[in-house]
Amino acid sequence: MRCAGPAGTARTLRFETANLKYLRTRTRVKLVQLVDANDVNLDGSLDFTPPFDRPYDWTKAGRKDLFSYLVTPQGLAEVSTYADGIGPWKRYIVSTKGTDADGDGQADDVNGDGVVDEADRTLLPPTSVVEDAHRLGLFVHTWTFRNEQRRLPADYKGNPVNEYQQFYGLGVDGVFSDFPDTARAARILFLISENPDYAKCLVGANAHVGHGKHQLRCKGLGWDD
Ligand SMILES: [Ca+2]
Ligand SMILES: [Ca+2]
Repeated sequence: MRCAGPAGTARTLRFETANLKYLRTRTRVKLVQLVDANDVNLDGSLDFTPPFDRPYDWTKAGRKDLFSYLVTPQGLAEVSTYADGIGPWKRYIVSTKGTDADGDGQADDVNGDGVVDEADRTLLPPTSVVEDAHRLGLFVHTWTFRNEQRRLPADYKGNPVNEYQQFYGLGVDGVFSDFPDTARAARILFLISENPDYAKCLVGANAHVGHGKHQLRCKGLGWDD
């Protein structure tokens, strides 16, 4: 995974919690608590089949909370004591549901291409994870974004840029993408849609846009360049 975060910022990413707590005492590098799950169910709830049920150090210690605990207000508060950011799988922010018209308990091939994949699923309303994390001062980096048609829920209409636009609109601070060029192009489109003056940034490095408190810095466009 490649991180498209603020320019020049080192990141240490961990699925476990104990080593992050240790690192907190040893380094000033930004620490990110990753939050995994095994899969997403037909109805959009997340599946926590082991070993993707909880941080490994919790399993070893006998702690029963699932990964999902880490994105509850209590879990985020705990994370904020030892990390700078949270890295939830994107389905914690926007999940998807399948269709089971034939009632066999399995998702159907809605688009009729002979396979059942993410392109047959539709989006559910966003959760409050980004907002809740920001309230506690945690940044949010989510993953993994990809271009393949089979990985894009039907709502994105086959255009990966639509997925980034949704997550940028929800306020995520960074994304991990297998296609960083797409992530960046989508970021530029998003920034221009928020403020057309950002287009100036494309033609003059380090230009300043706007005036006074509305002045915006172009540098990096908030990206890893
Ligand atoms: Ca079915
Ligand atoms: Ca299909």
